Amino acid sequence: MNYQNILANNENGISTITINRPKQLNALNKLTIDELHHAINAAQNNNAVRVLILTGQGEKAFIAGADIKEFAGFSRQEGKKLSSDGHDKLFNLVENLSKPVISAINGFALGGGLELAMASHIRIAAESAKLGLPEVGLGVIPGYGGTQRLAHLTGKGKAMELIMTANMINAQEALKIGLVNHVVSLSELTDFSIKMASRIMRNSPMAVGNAIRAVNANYKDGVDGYQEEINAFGDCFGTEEFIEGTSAFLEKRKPNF
Ligand code: DAK
Repeated sequence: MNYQNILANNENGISTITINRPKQLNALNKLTIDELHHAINAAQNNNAVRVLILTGQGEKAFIAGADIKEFAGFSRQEGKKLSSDGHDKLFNLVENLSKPVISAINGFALGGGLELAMASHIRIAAESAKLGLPEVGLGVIPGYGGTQRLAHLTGKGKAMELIMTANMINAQEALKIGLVNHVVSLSELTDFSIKMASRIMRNSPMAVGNAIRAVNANYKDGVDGYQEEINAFGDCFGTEEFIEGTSAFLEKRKPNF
């Protein structure tokens, strides 16, 4: 598929997907969400891809939110539909992907942009990044999972504060409250993200996928996370990768996954 608003590049087991609307600060419009959906599914179905990295084009923005020009005229019905479509197409897709997704936050991560970063499994921010959920200032609330995922990451108190004040915070503050995993200089962001991806790729993709599934279970209503862990743990046994991992240890060699 030819993309208009994103770039997708697969190299050495890593699929880097770049939101490419720098003049609009990489704002997420419907087409961009559709293209991300397509590219992420393509990476999931491509055996050569082990880790995904999401980032934004340019030095200014990761994603400065949903495209305000596009949703400004929406009715209540259209808003609800766009929200539930977006959850399924992109945000839940990313969160539940069995391949790790790293967001490399190269600048503004606002509204829907921060929500996409929060749906990712790991967040690495450039020192220059600014993060926030400014929605209440526009007369809406975070509509792509932000009210839930921010509280999961930072605790309820900070989430309430960030959402109600609509304040932007810098990368160091985001690190302090657990919103991002690491802060690095902008020039190091790509290399650092690739190194993190490469570190993950030394491990069993099957086990990594099962670990994502088990951790996510804790945040799903009506799901017993411990039971899900037991199931996911059991699912590892007897697999080729389990045999390779345990044999490599016993034979004092590196596993080849
Ligand atoms: N949407 C559309 N265009 C945007 C944009 C956005 N979110 N953010 C920036 N741009 C555009 C600007 O309009 C400007 O375009 P031109 O005027 O040059 O044509 C260009 O990007 C450069 O922006 P600025 O000139 O404003 O750049 P500055 O450096 O002065 O300021 C800024 C950077 C990030 C502080 C500022 O651009 C800004 O405040 N941007 C808006 C941030 C924001 O409020 N984002 C939206 C959050 S609300 C929904 C579900 C979820 C959502 C909505 C609906 N449904 C299910 C219906 C989520 C909503 C959000 O994400």
